[in-house]
Amino acid sequence: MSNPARIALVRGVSPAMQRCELTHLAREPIDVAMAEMQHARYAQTLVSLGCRLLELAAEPDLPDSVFVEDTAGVLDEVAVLTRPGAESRQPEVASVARVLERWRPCVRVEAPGTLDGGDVLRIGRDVFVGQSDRSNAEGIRQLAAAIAPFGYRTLPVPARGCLHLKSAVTYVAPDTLLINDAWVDRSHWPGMRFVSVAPGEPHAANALWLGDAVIFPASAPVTRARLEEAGLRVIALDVSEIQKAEGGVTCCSVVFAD
Ligand code: CIR
Repeated sequence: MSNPARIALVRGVSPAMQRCELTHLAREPIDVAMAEMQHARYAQTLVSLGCRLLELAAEPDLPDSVFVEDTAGVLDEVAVLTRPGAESRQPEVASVARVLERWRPCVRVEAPGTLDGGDVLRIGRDVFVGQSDRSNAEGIRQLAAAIAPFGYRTLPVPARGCLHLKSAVTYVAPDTLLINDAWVDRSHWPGMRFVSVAPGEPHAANALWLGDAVIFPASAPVTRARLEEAGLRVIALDVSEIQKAEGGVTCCSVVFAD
């Protein structure tokens, strides 16, 4: 049986990326040309895993706009356009909305709610949402109200010491979570199988599961070996410049059914 058709929304790296928001990382010089190459490789990988790309133009004045994940969550029934918790990122949503409105009915998170897509981890009809500096109680409440009519249950989860819930935990295979236990409590997912990040690789919990593979940062080889021992096919990508902007592999796309 062939895989269901999938679309991956992506946006090119902003030339202003050096001015990105940083919360837990110290600022380091970002090689924007290299970031563009890494991003292009990432986009090609999405295509190799069966996605059709929907590419937004790079935004010269929105440093973090490559991280489209934070601007929207797309379910089969509805798209939720977020209101990112960092004010500098709120203008990113308009162009994403214009595109997504062609695919789904759209609901918006309104002030004073804030929500970043990086805090939203969906497992079937359960939608776990990080209670982070970026996603507040009102944003989570609005998300829950928007998706409850379609049978989704919203479960808030505290995340500590990291930017987003999906910095701490991602869903990488059936019933399998990749987790950094220092940042989130695994008791929120009873019955799941866990792969823990390796000591010394705290940022390795962010992986993107697509089809029969997971896209994963090349900078975390010990955790990669753990994933492979658990039977997963791992595609490791060099995303060094994206990581300097406190991003990971889930952040650079919004994947949804065509
Ligand atoms: C920010 O702080 O908003 C960006 N520099 C990084 C966002 C990464 N997004 C994500 O993990 N979903």
